[in-house]
Amino acid sequence: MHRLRTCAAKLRPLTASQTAPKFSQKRPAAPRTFQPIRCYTAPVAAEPFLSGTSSNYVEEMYYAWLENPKSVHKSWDIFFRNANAGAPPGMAYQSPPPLGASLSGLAQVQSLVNAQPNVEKLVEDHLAVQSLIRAYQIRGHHVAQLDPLGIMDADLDSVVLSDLITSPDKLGFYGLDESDLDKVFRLPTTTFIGGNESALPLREIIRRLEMAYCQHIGVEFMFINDLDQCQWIREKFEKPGVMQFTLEEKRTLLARMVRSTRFEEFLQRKWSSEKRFGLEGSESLIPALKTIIDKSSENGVETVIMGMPHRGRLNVLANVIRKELEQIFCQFDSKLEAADEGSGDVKYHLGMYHRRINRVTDRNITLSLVANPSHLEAVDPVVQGKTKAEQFYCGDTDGNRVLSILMHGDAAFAGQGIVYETFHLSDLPSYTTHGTVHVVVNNQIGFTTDPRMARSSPYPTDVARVVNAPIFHVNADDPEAVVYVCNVAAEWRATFHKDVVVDLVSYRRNGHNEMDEPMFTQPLMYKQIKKQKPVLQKYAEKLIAEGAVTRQEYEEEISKYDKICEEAHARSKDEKIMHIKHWLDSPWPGFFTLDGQPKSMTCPSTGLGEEDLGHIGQVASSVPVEDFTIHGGLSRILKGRGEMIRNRTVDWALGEYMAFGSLLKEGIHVRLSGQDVERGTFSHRHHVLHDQNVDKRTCIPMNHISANQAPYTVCNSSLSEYGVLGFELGFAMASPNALVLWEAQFGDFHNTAQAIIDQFICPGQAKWVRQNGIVLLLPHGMEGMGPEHSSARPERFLQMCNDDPDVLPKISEDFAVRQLYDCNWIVVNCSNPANYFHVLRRQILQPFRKPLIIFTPKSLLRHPEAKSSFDDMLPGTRFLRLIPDNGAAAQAPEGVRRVIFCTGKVYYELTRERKTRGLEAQVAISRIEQLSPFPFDLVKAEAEKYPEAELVWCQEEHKNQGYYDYVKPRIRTTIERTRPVWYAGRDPAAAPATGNKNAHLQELKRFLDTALNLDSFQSRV
Ligand SMILES: Cc1ncc(C[n+]2csc(CCOP(=O)(O)OP(=O)(O)O)c2C)c(N)n1
Ligand SMILES: [Mg+2]
Repeated sequence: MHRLRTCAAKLRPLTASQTAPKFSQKRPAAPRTFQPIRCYTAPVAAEPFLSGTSSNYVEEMYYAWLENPKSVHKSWDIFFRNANAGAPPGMAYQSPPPLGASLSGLAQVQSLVNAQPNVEKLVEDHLAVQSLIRAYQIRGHHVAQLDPLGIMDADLDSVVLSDLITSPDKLGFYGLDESDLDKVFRLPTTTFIGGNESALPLREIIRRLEMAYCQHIGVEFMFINDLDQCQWIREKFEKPGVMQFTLEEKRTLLARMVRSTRFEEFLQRKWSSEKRFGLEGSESLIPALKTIIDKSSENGVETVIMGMPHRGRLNVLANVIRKELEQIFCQFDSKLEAADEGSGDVKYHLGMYHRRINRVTDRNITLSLVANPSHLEAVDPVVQGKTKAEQFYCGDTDGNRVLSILMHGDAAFAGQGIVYETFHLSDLPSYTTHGTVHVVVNNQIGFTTDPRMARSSPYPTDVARVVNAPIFHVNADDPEAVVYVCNVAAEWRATFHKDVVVDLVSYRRNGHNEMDEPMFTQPLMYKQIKKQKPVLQKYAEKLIAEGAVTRQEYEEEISKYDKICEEAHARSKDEKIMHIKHWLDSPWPGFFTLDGQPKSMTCPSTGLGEEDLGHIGQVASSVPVEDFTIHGGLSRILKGRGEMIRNRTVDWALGEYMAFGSLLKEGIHVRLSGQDVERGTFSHRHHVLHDQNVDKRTCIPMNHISANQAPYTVCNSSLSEYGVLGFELGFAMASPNALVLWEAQFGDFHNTAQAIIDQFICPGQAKWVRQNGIVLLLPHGMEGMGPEHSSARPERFLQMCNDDPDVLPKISEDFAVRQLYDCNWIVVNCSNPANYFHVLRRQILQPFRKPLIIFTPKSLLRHPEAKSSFDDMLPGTRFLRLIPDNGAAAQAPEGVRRVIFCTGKVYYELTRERKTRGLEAQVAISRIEQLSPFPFDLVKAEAEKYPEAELVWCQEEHKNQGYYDYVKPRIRTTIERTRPVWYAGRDPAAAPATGNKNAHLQELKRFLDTALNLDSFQSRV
């Protein structure tokens, strides 16, 4: 290839730099010389001296010569050799010697030579034309007329590149001149501009390229490394006559524009001082989305899951999803009362789910818009996860039935890193949704910020290039162009199952919201906007001029929709109560009672029969397929597991195995995702076995538990937290009958997913009455490994719990389950595998769903004492919210001088130290396993059991971190402040842990001494 290019370059003695005076120039304001019109009519001018076949013949000769000089006739060999050696134009050609071989070949060459003595020029010009065509395909979008306002270049650059022919003098760049314009050139196979014609005059070639690439559509695709995909796109945009609409289609489009425009106008008339983040200036978004949905429905899609920001959201709800208008209008009533529990959300964040008939295809379609927080783009991975889950549950392995559409603002799409993280999930086997259609509402502004200050890339969409997604920029003031690209985008997704982007270049008629003054910061832009005729008006006038509709029909369409709005408005006044449940994006049919309550308020035992424990243990310790060679180290691990099972014990990994395996057996899908989760960061899990002799041969024993089990998905994720946690949250949203877990590599890494935790997981139910049972596994523990990797930041999760530290709740029989039902999430730190097993199973067996945060251990994974017996997992057993002391202290509680409350791994350090000091009878150690909701009842019982004892909270974390600030007021409330609660732990610090191993051990020694020295608090009383 390189050789070919070099030869070709040498064959053209006049290089671009020699002919073109400069490489670029400012884009001229004057109209282009080759300004095309929209229909292709010019016939191919007849060329008297050169048939298309002969130029093709020269090309063929040339390429054949490049491959093998002996394969062509001697005359061609000499010619190409001379040219290649740099012979000046006209000197390379020598008359061919007499030929004795093929007569027809001779005739052809003779005719060619007679017709065009300067064959060299012919080759040269053809190569030039080929380059010119390619230049338009690659860079035509840079000069496309994309900005409806005509003031800003969509790529933020007003330079017109030299290789785009905006005036005849630019032909010189290619060694051509005006006299070549009427010469006919054979077209290469990499263009479709010819339609049925294989050769065209240069003038017509340029005109057609301008038509395809430089009008209201800018196609960015030549970076795609797949020839078929490039050809597919070229055909869609280059083929003459592709952008033609039937009368019916034009009228439908006009009706959709009427709805989109009049909806905003109606809201503006009725509630002029309310924020609604209107769509004015980008109204074509509505027909754009409807086109994508219609086309996808035609291609078999049954469910569309959408995510979008504030801009135009109400319009999408009304005119795309078809939420009843009165339900939308009533939300503008400030006296509307909330009917559901929770705190609700503003109207332009709520989600929606609607099943209806698609009128164009007459097929059923389910549309859902996922509720989202204000955090721009945070919903992207959530939508993808939900889409993946919907595909998974309906067996849609190729994404033919379920489609996701993501909408974006231009500033957010370019600025938010989560967009990039989400794109990187798009082609990973366990995360792909088989192509997403992205629509960017590119109103060329972000709040008050000019795009030139908001991004460094030419377009806001450049981030999509990393996954080779084609990008269709389109001027939103040309609704037909918008509809056309949306059709192509939907077809692309159906054909290639890959992401695609529609960049709707538009403007924002008002301020950021309707109360905002845009002239403060964008005076010139807004002067132009004030003059700008609304797109509906422009399009209506166009159709009226064409005779596609009459003015009267247009006006009737408007009055018809205005009347629909007025009537809905009248009805909306009857709505006095707002049901957030009506805005659910993911209903779980059958999981709740009809009025949305849990079917019971009890949780059965989470224990498991001995036989099941044995069977799952056996699967966990074997290789269930034949002829599969595992690593020697792994063999030893499996052998160790086998021994544990024979001894009826489990370690952490086996406890997890028992929980997952049993749920799978009961038909519950389990999905574990995160970085390196398949093996486990700490090499303890090994859920995917790798054949040591065969590349990519793997085995997942968990899928060999029983014949009718649910499938187990365990997947190493990309190195992302924000994206992947968002994705798993979305996956968990789709169904209550799955255990979906995300594991952080180390607990502290969850902070790069903070928006998902703060905006979705913690308040999701309160904002959107939507439950979610996602589990976060966050490795946590001070192991002397330095400030990173030590703390999963329990304090942050605990600080966001919604239980009141100062009020002792009424303790009833169903206290434990009620507490779980009322909380916003559950936070646990299990100290043994059995409790971990139970809490995982409880997550599914309880009659509602709550997010579960588990601080998981590191050193405890292999700690000889951190093992559990089958006895603690048998039927009748359950998760222990608090594990009381059951040793000598518990036998004689009245003699106990101190009760130490703690959680997690420090328990083992405390018991060892207590033993060393011989204090088993004087000190009781109580483990709080469920930190939140706080086990007030059990802590109370523990405190009352030891009336003479001092109460101490001991933690290995620093005082301003960990659990202390959360547990202290709650213990005090529990005991009604009758006794002090002392602290034993590390001093306050800025970093979570020291980087010095020695300092770490010193600190440990010091706080253990405080915890177990019975005089430590004497002086402070
Ligand atoms: C993560 C995040 N940062 C900041 C904001 C505040 N904010 C709300 S809208 C907006 C501008 C968004 O511009 P763009 O994405 O172009 O959308 P547009 O409003 O123009 O439709 C900003 C900065 C936010 N909502 N989310
Ligand atoms: Mg914007």
